[in-house]
Amino acid sequence: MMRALRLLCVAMLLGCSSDPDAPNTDSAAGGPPADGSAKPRIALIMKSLANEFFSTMAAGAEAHQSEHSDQYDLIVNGIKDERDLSRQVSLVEEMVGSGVDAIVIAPADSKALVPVLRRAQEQGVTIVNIDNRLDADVLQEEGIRIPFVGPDNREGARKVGEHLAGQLSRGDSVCVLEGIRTSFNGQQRREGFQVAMDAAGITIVDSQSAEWEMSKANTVAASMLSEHPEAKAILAANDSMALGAIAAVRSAGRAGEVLVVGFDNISAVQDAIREGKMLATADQHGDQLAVFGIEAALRMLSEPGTTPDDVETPVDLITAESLSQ
Ligand code: ALL
Repeated sequence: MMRALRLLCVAMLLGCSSDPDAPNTDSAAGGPPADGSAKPRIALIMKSLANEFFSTMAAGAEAHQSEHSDQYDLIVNGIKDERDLSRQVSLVEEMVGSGVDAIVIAPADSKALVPVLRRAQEQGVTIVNIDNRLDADVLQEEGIRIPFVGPDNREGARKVGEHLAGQLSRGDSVCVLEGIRTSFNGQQRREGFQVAMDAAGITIVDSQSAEWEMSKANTVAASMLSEHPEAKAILAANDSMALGAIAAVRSAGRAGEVLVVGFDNISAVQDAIREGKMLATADQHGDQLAVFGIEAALRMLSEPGTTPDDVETPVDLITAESLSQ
């Protein structure tokens, strides 16, 4: 009943305000908030907060909430380790247990999170998938629909690869650092790189996962550089790994010879691009990504029973030239 009232409130966009400082302590799913607020509570569940991409995402979501504090309350969560799937599963359970109305999630794995999200949906919690798309087959097996809000990762990576190819020659060799292989966005970026290299007649001589992480990427890139001295570039599926690759290139004494590209447009990478240590990245507007997901969740809460279409968010090529504009 209280949930219905809260939903109605959003539907009418009445701006049902409450004391923004009052703690939210309701504990039963769908139960009334302890502060008497009729606003929906939305949980944002991200991946590793050690990655600037997600701290930027959190900051963007928090800014949106404070501008719309009459419309919803926000709880922000993340995990510490990119691979800690069980912690992300527990976070979903904890958020359902604390009675949130919606969960906006960037899943660390495209398959493993689906069952817990089905259970959350069965408890009446609205779910929106952002950033890394859940596996379509597993969603079908579980018999659920969850809208996806995020960029076309394949196209973003293709644009980065195409820009890199403009600096290389047909017949050149390159290496790829992949993200966690069970994440769909990582797979899509790998494909996008491949499409761009194929189109330019460039060979990917080595492609390994560095699990999205800088230090792992540093180790993997160092061994790639020694095994493939002919490689002219390293294409990293995110900027954390690109930073690890830049350090490996420098340690190998190949700075300026081996080009590096990434994906995310985090601030450290913007500096590297301006300084000529890195060629390009893709901006997937991390600060707005969760906001688009939250807006989708608010729409779903205002029209219970509907599942909106997927929302494709922008992804743009970033180079020294675009950063100077
Ligand atoms: C992906 C994001 C970012 C990020 C990576 C690491 O889902 O899109 O590219 O760097 O996760 O967790």
